[in-house]
Amino acid sequence: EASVLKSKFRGCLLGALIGDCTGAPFEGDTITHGDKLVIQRYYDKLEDPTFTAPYKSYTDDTAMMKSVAKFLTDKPEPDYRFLARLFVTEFFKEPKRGYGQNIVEVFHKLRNSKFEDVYKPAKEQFMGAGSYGNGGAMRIAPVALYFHDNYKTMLEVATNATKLTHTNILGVNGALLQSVAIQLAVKCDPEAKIDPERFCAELYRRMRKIERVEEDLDDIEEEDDGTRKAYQNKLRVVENLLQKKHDDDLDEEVILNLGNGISAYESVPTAIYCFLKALNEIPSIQTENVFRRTVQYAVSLGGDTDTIACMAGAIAGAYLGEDGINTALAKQCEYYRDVLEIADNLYVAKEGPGN
Ligand code: F2R
Ligand code: MG
Ligand code: MG
Ligand code: MG
Repeated sequence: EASVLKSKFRGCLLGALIGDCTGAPFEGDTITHGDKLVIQRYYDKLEDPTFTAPYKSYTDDTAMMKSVAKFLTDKPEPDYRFLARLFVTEFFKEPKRGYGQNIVEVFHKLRNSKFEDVYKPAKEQFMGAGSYGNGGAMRIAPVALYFHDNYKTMLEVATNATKLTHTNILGVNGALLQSVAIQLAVKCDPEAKIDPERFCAELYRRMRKIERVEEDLDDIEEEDDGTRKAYQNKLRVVENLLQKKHDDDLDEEVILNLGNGISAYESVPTAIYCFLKALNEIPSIQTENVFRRTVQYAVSLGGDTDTIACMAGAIAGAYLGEDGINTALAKQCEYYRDVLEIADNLYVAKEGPGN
């Protein structure tokens, strides 16, 4: 139904924003048991409509997501040079949004080269290896929403949009995994319960196909199996961890085996795990709300908290829709109204006016 889909567009982008804004103060932290109680109180306060505080600022995750949405709404066909310009304009307007250390070089090169070959600067990163940072995945939600009913195009556009900054196969496939997770969540009925294991198995099936394509193209050597099957392997770990009983030691295991870092392969599967785990109660987290549980759990793992919470929040929001998100919590975030407008514009661009 139309209104459900519209609510999912809003929920997804709002979910990403809330994860980014509320996770950002903890980025880079190691979280102890005591810190988890602090985080519980932090979200209790943020959900309290009478609580007033300066808003939580968004970071590069949202700044770049904004550009991806505009790229889709402002032109009838994907124009990657336009997207590169949007990224660069946004960066130079507000460079202090906590961008990755190395991506900044890409922005300078793009500008200095007058966007002549928009894929060249990214290819040169890390001595030609390309970035495997999670910057491609963290901003991809609008692509997954816009092409939710066109899987092949979704993968193609997500790939090209990612390669403007991240050409390493792990960076690209991380963005594809995040897109696939959002697209699957969009298709789930918000009134029906998701079976975490089935959802994970479906992601596994799709990543096997996606990673197999690379295998054919690149003739990668056998010993490079870790890279070649990186996301399939991680999804197996997700599946395994979902079956274990929750305690603080399990969080340690999650951090050790899935990761909480700024590389895509140490954060995208982790975000998916956070979402799937939070579909059920988590003893250390006091809330009835699945969306909050997802984001709070992601932040409680520490590390790249803004980005893991952003990605997990986008998936949860795409499943639950706007109604699944506490309005008081949303209102604590900078840019909250603008993000709803962006979601609506994306929805109209997709479904046509009058929807
Ligand atoms: N940059 C940050 N946070 C840093 C500050 C942390 C915090 N304040 C603290 O207290 O520690 N956050 C933002 O960056 C991440 C997204 O980064 P993106 O866009 O992928 O950028 P980049 O520079 O391309 O990659 C990030 C880092 O990954 C490592 N890396 C990537 N590819 C590599 C390769 N081929 N070889 C070696 N290393 C590689 C590098 O360290 C890059 O700098 C998000 O968390 C966002 O919130
Ligand atoms: Mg950030
Ligand atoms: Mg960085
Ligand atoms: Mg981050």
